[in-house]
Amino acid sequence: MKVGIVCYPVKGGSGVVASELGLALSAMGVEVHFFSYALPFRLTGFDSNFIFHEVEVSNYPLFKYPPYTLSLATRLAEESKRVGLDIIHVHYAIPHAISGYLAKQILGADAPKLITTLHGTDITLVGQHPSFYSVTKFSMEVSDALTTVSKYIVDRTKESFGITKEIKMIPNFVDISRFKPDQKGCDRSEFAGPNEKIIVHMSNYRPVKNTADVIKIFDTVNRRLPSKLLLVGDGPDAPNILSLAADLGLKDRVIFLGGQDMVESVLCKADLFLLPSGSEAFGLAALEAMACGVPVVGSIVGGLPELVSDGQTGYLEPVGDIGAMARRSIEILSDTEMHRKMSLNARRIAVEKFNTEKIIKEYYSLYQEVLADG
Ligand code: GMT
Repeated sequence: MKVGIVCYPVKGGSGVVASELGLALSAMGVEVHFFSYALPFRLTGFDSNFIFHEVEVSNYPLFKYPPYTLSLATRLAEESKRVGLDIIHVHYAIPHAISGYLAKQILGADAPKLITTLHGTDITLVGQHPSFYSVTKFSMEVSDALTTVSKYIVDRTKESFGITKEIKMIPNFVDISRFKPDQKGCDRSEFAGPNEKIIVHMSNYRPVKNTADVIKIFDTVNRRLPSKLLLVGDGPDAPNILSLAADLGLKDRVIFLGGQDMVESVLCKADLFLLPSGSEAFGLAALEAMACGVPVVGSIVGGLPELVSDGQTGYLEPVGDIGAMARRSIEILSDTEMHRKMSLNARRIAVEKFNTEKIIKEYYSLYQEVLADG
C-alpha cells in the first residue's frame, strides 16, 4: 500500500499524530510519502519506507499571499502520478483537504482515495471563520472518509457543518515504550529539591491554551507546596506568561524549556500535568503525560473528559476556574496514596486504550475499507 500523508510541520498535535502514524505505517511495510512545507518536527531518523516531499511555494511579487493550497495540490497530483499513491490522508482540514480534492480532480479516474482527519481547531475555530466555512464543509463532503480524534469533534462537526456522512472516531495514540514512567535519565534533582513537587505544562502557547491560568494555578499551589513549574513548547503567549510569572515573584520557580524533541524525558519527572485550555479536541499532551504515569488537572472541555477520568486519572474543572484547579492540584500532590493510584491508572489507561499499536490498526482497517469500496 502507498499512502501520502499531509500535515503541518510545526509543533502541534496534528503534526505529531500524522508523523507518528506515518512512521508506524512505514514500520509495517507501507510506503509512506509525507507532504509539507518543511520536515515535520517528529520525523527523525531514517526509514527506507518513508519519503519526505517538501512543498515549495512560488513567491511571485504579484502574490500578497502565496497560494500554498495550489502548490500542495500540484505536488500531490504529480507525486501520485509518479508513484501511484493509493491514499492521500490529510491531517487538519484547512487547507489540506481541499488540496487533496484538487489533486484528485487533476488525476481523474486514477486518483487515490482522500481521507481527512479533523484535529480540533479546524472545526471549532478556524473552520468557523466566514472566509473558510464553505470550503471546509465542501472539502469534508467530498472526502472519501472522515475521521476525528474524539466523540466531541464528531458531534461538533455534525452540528456546526451539517455533515451527515459517517465520521469515524479514531482517538490519538502514544508510543508507550517511549513515553513511560521511570525512564533512564529521569533525574528530578536536575530541577527540584527532594521536598519540591514538579508540575509540567506543554503546549503551543496559543490563546486557546489559557496559559496564563497555568501560572496562576501554579502560584496558588506553590504557596502551599513548594514546587517547580516546567514549561515545555513555545508559542505566541509564552513571553506574556513569563512576564506574569516574574511579576508574581516566581522567576526562580518557573523554568521555561521551550521546544524540546525528547519531551518524554521532561514528562517522566513530573508529579502533575496542567492543561487548563479553553478548547481541546483531545489533548494529546495530556495523553503523553498519562503514559508517563502523570495525573492531569485541566478543564472540562471538548474531548478531555474522554481521556481524563475525573477522580481516577486526575480532575477536570470548569474553564477558567483557577481556584478549583489549584485546589485539585494540591489535593493530588499532598496525598501520596491518591497520587500513586492516579499515576498507575493514568499509565494503565494510556496502555490499554491509546497505545500506538491498537490505534494504528484502526487507521489501517479504514484504509482497507476505503480501498475496497472501489
Ligand atoms: O490548535 C492546536 O492546539 C493545535 C492542534 C493541531 O492541529 O496541531 O491541536 C489539536 O490536535 C491535537 C491532535 O489531534 C489534539 O490533541 C488537540 O486537542 C487539538 N487542539 C485543540 O483542539 C485546541
